[in-house]
Formats: sequence, structure tokens, C-alpha cells
Amino acid sequence: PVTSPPHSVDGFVREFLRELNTDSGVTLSRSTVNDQYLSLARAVRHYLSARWLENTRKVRETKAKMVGYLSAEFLLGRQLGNALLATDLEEIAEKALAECGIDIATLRAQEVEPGLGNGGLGRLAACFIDSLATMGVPCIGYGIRYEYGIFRQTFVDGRQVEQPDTWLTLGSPWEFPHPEHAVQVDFGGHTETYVDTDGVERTRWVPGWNVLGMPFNYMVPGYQNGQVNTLRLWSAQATNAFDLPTFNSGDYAEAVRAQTFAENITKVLYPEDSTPQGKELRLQQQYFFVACSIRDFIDRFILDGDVTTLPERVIFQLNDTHPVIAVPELMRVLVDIEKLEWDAAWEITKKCFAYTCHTLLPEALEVWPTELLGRLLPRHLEIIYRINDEFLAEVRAAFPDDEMRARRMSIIAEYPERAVRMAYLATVAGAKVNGVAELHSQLLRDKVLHDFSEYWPEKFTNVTNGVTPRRFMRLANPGLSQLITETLGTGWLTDLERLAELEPYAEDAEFRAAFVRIKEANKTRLYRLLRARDQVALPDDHLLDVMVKRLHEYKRQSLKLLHIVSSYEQIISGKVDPSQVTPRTFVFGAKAAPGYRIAKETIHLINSVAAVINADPLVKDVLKVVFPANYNVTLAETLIPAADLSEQISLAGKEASGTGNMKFALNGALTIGTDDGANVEIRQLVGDEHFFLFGLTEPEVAEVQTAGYRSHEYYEGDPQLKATLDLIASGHFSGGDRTVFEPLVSNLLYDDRFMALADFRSYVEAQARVDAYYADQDAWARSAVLNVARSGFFSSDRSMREYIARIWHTQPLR
Ligand code: 26Q
Repeated sequence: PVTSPPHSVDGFVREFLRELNTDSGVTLSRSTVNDQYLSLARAVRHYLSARWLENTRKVRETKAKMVGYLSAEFLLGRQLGNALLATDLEEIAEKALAECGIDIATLRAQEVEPGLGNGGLGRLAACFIDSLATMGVPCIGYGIRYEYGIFRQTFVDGRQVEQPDTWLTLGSPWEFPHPEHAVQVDFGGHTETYVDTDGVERTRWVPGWNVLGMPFNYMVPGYQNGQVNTLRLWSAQATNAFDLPTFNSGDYAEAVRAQTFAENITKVLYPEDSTPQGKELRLQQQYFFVACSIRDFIDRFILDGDVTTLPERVIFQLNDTHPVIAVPELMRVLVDIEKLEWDAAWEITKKCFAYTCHTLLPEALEVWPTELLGRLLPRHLEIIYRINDEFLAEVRAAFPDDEMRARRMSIIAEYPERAVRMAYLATVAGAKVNGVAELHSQLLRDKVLHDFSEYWPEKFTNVTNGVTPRRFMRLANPGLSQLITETLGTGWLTDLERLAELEPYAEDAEFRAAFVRIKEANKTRLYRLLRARDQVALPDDHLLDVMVKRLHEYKRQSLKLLHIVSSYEQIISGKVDPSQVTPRTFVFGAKAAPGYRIAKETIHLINSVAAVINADPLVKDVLKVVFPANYNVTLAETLIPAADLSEQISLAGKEASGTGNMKFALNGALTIGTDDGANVEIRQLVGDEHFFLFGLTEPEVAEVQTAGYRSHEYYEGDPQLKATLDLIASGHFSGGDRTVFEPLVSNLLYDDRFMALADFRSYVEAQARVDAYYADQDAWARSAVLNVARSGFFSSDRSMREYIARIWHTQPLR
């Protein structure tokens, strides 16, 4: 049996040096920082291997039911810190490296985070698998090993320029390739019927081409519990069949081209997170990883080959519609390959899937044109048609005189072109459908999937998102974590509701003072990083106001910007004296989808406003605007613990949940926010007095929309808003050039889909309340502590308990 190395400084030094000498093949004195980082990572890995193998064996042997978390994205963040924490090796490793004359901080900084996701949805998947491992629940995460993750953002003259994310080039010590488990995935071709050996007429798929799926395993360690689950990411390779004939024909160049073609499938993560375009390669990615995963699960866990036991062994959670092609794929495997009857296969399939929706924006709902889907996956399209026919027959039987309803509910849309509505397919096939915050789930039931929730009320449920406190408290905010442990003892990190025990300490002046010192130290740490990383110097006595999330109109970075420009305009026009202003530093972090014009122009405007404000001596001591490039998980871990104010300002009814909002509250920032997503629940828990609410509510938004929204009227009716927009339009932030930001200004004045102007007045007033409240530092600190004490609900451990109880019905491994 495999054993773990000794948990001691000497033992660790031995592991580290052995890695350095035998695996990297260098001596300590000749080694580079990268050699040292790779060896450290592999040394830490050794402490997990034994439990990992043991775990996998136990799951197989006990036939425990597993969660198969299917997600096109896992935004993991750096691995080293998390692995050291999980194995309780932080101190040992630090001392061991010090004995070798190495500062561990230097090696930590060497790691390039795997950015295999766009934002919220991908990070949620990473939090969920962390929680399941920590709770000892068997789970296998299935996803894609993109060779290039989310692009690296740079700014050139204030404009976003994308660079490829080359996260693999210096070596990737956390992954285990398994070529022996490679799976073949077919595409294209046609279908035909034939008479099988048992005399039954069946359909078979005659594919046109195929690729190989190579799995790479990642350990998912639980927090100091000896549990290690697996994340299995698939990489595309050419099959022999693909290029052998070509090689044999002597066309070497053509053979290599074929290989490139196959490997394209997992080359790059699509950087759009809200308006997916129906790109063929994207559908190839989706089918590729899902086909690999289903084949893999059956081969590895259904050892007796009896696929009818699948529902006892697995529940596949569909992370949005991206993996929904798994539904017809499982049907194909059961009917065409395993030769089950259609009805029996459908009964099994319905028990094996559950679907999580993460959006409310109509343009974000995936649809695949049947022309494209049928060309790439002809058999799957036939299966989808049959699922739809049988479903619609049911609907028509239940509502005999309501053909409109049947058409509304059809999985196949007819306009503007014939296409498969993936969310409907997921809803029809899934045992459960859930939204990601109370308000979101309610709107799903009432609006997006209304007919379905009427037909199957018990199918719909809510599970409010959560975040892992291991990464976003313990690793990101060691100071606060230590204070909490000193105050409450250990145990709170895996039982986050225990933060409630901090509540009395909000009234304890000494505790508050300690809390404030930690916040200040976190700010200092952030400013040191930003100085090195982005060459910006920041004053450390400002209120730190932070808005970090993807750049999107519905999230309304432009509203934040209007507030900043308005504060600035009031000073330079003499309406407000700078000495009257609460000094603030505004931080933005946001990537824009490369093809999203308005989002990119907004980035340009933020940077241009920052350049002008930061250079203006009049506001020098009171206003600063910074936009560090390339916001990612790593930067979030230093940014969030330093923040005083968390900006969660989406138009009500548009942000499904948000998870950054939870991370800020757990680190003692107060929220200024709309009644949207999980903000609603945060406010309910922390209390109105400790949350700055503003803006229209979702029903009010709907009302204004119906009455006809004209943003121009708000501009005309509010002199402060007018002066703000006029200043931008005047060319003040573009060297006098009025054309540069004209499209943005016009968009706000004449379209403003997300009603920034309607909420401006209310937002500015809420910001004035922020300033007034911040003047009372003691009151602010009390509220900040209460935000921490009352946010224990937002642990992803709690989310996982709810999925388990209401959707998965799985058990922890004994
Ligand atoms: C789909 C098809 C083609 C190309 C790209 C995509 C695509 C990729 C990513 C579509 C959507 C996404 C990501 C969505 C996302 O991150 N949604 C967020 O999910 C969070 C976790 O539930 C919520 O907290 C956020 O409110 C929600 O916006």
C-alpha cells in the first residue's frame, strides 16, 4: 500500500530535495525558482496520494452513489496554498524551505493559476468540489482541460488588449495524465437503421470522424480530513484512425494538419459569458467532454456492466446548459449501444440528471440550430426530436385545447430558425431544476420556465449559492481567520454558521480594534501588491470601494462610473469643496468579452476617467480610481479582504445570484447594492442598518419597462446627472475629443437597457449615506463585524448540504 511521507520538517525537506534532484534533475544550488516551485508542488502532492487512492478504492467497493459535476468551466485558482492548507503542511513546508534557504512566498508567487473559467459559474464549480471533498461526499468533477484559459488582460492606452493565457508552459505539477483511460469521441456522419442479430430493427450512427479524449486528473483535497476527490479534465488528441491512412499515403503535412484539427477542440476557453454565439467549435467542446465523461463513468464505476443501476451510482449535475447534450448522449449509449428499450432508457436518464440554471437574460439562453446540431451529431438530433415528440404528446394530453402552450413548451424553436432550446431539454430531462438564489429561482418559476413550473411544480427548487471559506477566508484573510479562531476556537471553518458566535463581539471595543487593524493590514498588503504589479501608489487612509466582476451592461459598471464622475464634477465645478469629501479609492476589476463592444468601451472610459482624476491636483487627496489589469482569482484573494465597500449594483432581476457579494460580506465589507440575486438574502441576514440598499425593485423594473422607459427624461430631470453625462460627452476624459465616448453616452441617453439613469439618483443618495456612516468609524466597524457574524449561511458547504438533501440524495463516505 502507498503511504504518506512523515509530517515533519525533516521529512518534508527530504521529499522536497528528492523531487528537486530526481524529478527536476537539478541540485538545490543550481535550481531556478520554477524548479523549486515544481518540486514543492510535487512534494505536497505526495502527502495526498495515499488517501486519494484509498478514496477511489472505497467508492468503487462500497458502490457509493456519486455526484458527477458536469461543468465546461472550473475556475480553480492557485493550487499550492490550498493543498498546503488541506494537508496541514503550511508551517512545516515554510520551515523546511527556510532550511534550504528558500522563502516560500517566492515559490507561491511562481504559480500561474489555472483560469479554466470565465467568472461566477466556473468559480462556483470550484467551490462546490472543495466543499464536497471537505464533507467527505464522493464526487467526480468532469470538465475541459483548455490549453488556453481565460485570456490575460492588458491595457494599451486604456483599451483592453487580450493576450493568450499560457498557463501550461512552465509545467503543471498538479495534474496526472492518464493516456490509458483515453476515450474515443465520434462526430458527424449519418444514421441508418439495420436489423440486429436479435431480429430487432435498430438505429446506428455511422460517424464521419473522431478524436481521442485524454483525461488529466486533479486531486481535490478536503480540508484536513484525509478525503481526496477527483477532478477529471479532458484534452483532445488525434486518433490513429484519423491520420494513419494519410500518413500511409505519404502526405505527412496533411496528417499533421489532421492532428491540429483534433487538438483544436480543447485549445481555448470561449471568453463570452453572457451572449453565446452558436459556434460549431463550442458545440464540439460541449459534446466532447460530455461524451468522454459518461463513457468514463460507466467504464470505471459500473464494473458489472449493468447500466440499469446507473441511477443508484450517479447523479450528473448539469452546470447550466453547457453540458446538456449529455442527455441525448446517455440515451444513445443506453438505446443504441446497451440496447435497452427506449422507455426503460428514458426512465434511467431522467433519474441521472439535474439542472442548474445561472441566468435570467434571454440572450444568454443557449439554442443550437438544428442544421448545425444535425450535421455534427445526427443521432443526437433524432433522439432530441423523439424526446420532444413524446413530451409534447404528454402536454397536449394534459391541456387538450391549448396548442399555443405546446408550441411555447417545445424543445424545438421554429423562429428565427429551427433550433434546440437547451434549457428546455434540461428541464424536461432533469429530475430537478434549480436557480441559484431565492429571487432568481422565483423568477425562473414565474417567467423563464413558467409553463414548466406549472406543469411540474415539484421539479423546481432553489439552492442559494455559496463560497468556500477555506479559500476566501482562511487563505485570503489569514489575519481575520486567526482573530476568529482566537475568539471562537477551531471548527468554524467547516461549520460556518458558528460565525454567529461573533455577534456579541461587535460590541467589544477591543475586538473591533483588532478587526480594524486587520483590515488596515489587508489594505497595506493590497497596496504593496498593486505598487509592484501595476505601478500605482495608493493612500492608505481612504475608504476602499471595490467593484470586481465581469464587465457587462447589466452589472452596471457604468453606474459606478457615473457616481465617480459626478463626485469629481461637483468638485471641479466648485459646487462641493474637496475638504468636505470623504476620501475614497475606487477599484475596478473586470474583463470584457473580446467581441463585446460596449463593454470594451466602458473599460476604456474607466481608464480614461482614472487617468484624469488621478492627475488632477484639485482632487488629489480625496479621489483615486484604479483599474488593475487582469482581475482573476489570485487578485481577488488580496483585493476582497482589503475592501470596505462592496459594489453589487446590477439592475434588479438580472444578476442570478452573484458570489463575489458573499466573499466581501464574509471579509467584513459593507455592501451597497440593489435588491437583486443573493443581495436580497445578504441584506435579510445582516440587517438593513448594515447594508446600503438602493434602486428599483424587480417588479418596479417590470412596471417601468411596460410603461415605456425613456432614459433621456432622467437626464433632463436631474441637473447632477446631466452635468455628469455632459462632462463625459464634452471630451474632458478624451483630450477634448468628443467622438471617443459618444457611443457610450448615446447608449445611456437613448437606450440604457439596464436603466442606469433610472437608478442614478437613488444610487448617489445611497453613496451619501455611505460617506456619512463611514465618518463614524466605530459604527462602521461594528457593522463590518456583524456582516461577518451574519454571513455564515453563505458557505458553499451549506449549498452542498441543500443539493444533497433535495436533489442528489447521496451520502458521505464512511
Ligand atoms: C455559453 C455558450 C457559448 C459560449 C459561452 C457560454 C457561457 C459561458 C459562461 C455562458 C455563460 C457563462 C457563465 C455564466 C455565469 O458565470 N453566470 C453566473 O453564475 C454565477 C454562479 O451561479 C452567478 O452567481 C451569477 O449571477 C451568474 O451571472
